[in-house]
Amino acid sequence: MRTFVKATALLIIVLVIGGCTPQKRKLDLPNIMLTTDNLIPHPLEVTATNGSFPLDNYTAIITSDDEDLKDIGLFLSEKITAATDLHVPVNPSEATEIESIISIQLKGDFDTDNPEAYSLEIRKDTIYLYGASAAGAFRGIQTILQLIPMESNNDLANYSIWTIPTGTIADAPQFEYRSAMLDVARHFFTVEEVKKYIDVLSYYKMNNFHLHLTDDQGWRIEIKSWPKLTEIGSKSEVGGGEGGFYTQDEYTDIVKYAARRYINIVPEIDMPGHTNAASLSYPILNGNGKELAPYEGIEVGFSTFDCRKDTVYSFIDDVIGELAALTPGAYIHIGGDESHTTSKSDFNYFINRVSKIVEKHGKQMIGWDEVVHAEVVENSVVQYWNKKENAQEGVKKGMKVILSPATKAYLDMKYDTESKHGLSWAAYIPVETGYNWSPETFAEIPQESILGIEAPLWSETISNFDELAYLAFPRVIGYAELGWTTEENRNWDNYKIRLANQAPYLKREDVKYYPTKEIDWKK
Ligand code: TNX
Repeated sequence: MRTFVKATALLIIVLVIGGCTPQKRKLDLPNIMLTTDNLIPHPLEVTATNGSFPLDNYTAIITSDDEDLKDIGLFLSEKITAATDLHVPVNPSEATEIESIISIQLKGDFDTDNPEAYSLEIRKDTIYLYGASAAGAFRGIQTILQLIPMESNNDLANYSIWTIPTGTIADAPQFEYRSAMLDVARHFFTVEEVKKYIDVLSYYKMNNFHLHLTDDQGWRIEIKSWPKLTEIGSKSEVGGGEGGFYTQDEYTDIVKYAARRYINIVPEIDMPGHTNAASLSYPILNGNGKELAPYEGIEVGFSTFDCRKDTVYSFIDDVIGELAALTPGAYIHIGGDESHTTSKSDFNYFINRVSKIVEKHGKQMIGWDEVVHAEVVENSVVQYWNKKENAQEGVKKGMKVILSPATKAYLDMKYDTESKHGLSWAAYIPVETGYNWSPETFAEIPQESILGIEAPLWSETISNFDELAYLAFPRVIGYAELGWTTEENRNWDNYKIRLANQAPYLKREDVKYYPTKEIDWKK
């Protein structure tokens, strides 16, 4: 019924606006076949109807009267301008000449309860996009954007038309958590660099972005109650650069930028190891008894908090408290990896207490896979990077799992022996190896325990956007597909074609991806 009312309202709008159009253009639009050749992630169901929808100066976007959908309409319009130079109005109130419409609405009757589900019905004069929620509608506009051809067709009229193939798409993600991580501690990345990465990830329908904010080499987030963390702890990085940090306002700016793209920020404070920069700022936190100095190397496992000191926990309470207040999302990541100089009993005691602090601030804890050895609050999540047995142990404790196996999903691993950047301790990961595996079965854990997949990018060997792009692209696009697309719809040979077709988009966005010879890149 609701849909009917909305559809009727839309029709009235169309008629009213249409009524102002003096003459109808008679366009002879070509028949084009809707394929998945340009789509990543591969959608669930696609049906072609062999016509075309003209995107041109006579197109408008019309959304139902909902602030989120209106902003999604604006976002789509901005991206269409960036791609085509067209200025497509959103909910125009004036009598503009409109002959084709992109309609964005919500719909309640999907046969899945997945909030990111969406459907597209592309007809010759209207594209109907329905989202199960605003997030679903946002994912759907990425599909529309991917269907816009790189070149306009200039033979159909005396103006440019971008022809979009007609047909239907029904789509929903397989996993609820699809993410990339960026380590801004080993080398600092500016707000603009982080935003650029997030923007491209949103094109491939990722929905979380994990910021590794602290490590031995630097503390990168302003904490007002402990100001020396940034006054002292932010001023170093690997190789002796100047480091840097985000003020709370800058962090909030990143959170909002990501939220507009329906991407949730997951902040990480890594502890009790990886804490040299914190202890350097406040030596009372230090638990390894050694003299402190800024650290510019790339060794791990030498630092630890003093896990039996109450000051350490009041410090963590303040830090998590400030961070939780700045972070609208559900998760706070507390690290927990490679605490090689923390005794086992101290480590378990520490993780247990910190998991309660995270809960007290209303958030869900995520920890690297070592944390499963401690008693943690029940809804905590384990991020599998190293030991499958740890992930399985977490499942026994009722934890959900994020899959980031280093041998498959670490973006900082070199592609091959020739790679300009990257490490190789876990593996060489060519594009095929990164794509051609099954998160569904890899860790032998039940599907219902898998929260999703994340591709971490550690930054020991990279320090600017182009270097980030070299390691992340094209591999991260494959992880976006592994998180979204079901196994039946994934196939390396088919993916190779779709990935090759991303070259013009990546070029337009100035993303200097690694042009691996595995792919016959589109010119
Ligand atoms: C392991 S993965 C680490 C990081 C390093 C990375 C380099 C993990 C939880 N810890 O501290 O940066 O290897 O690949």
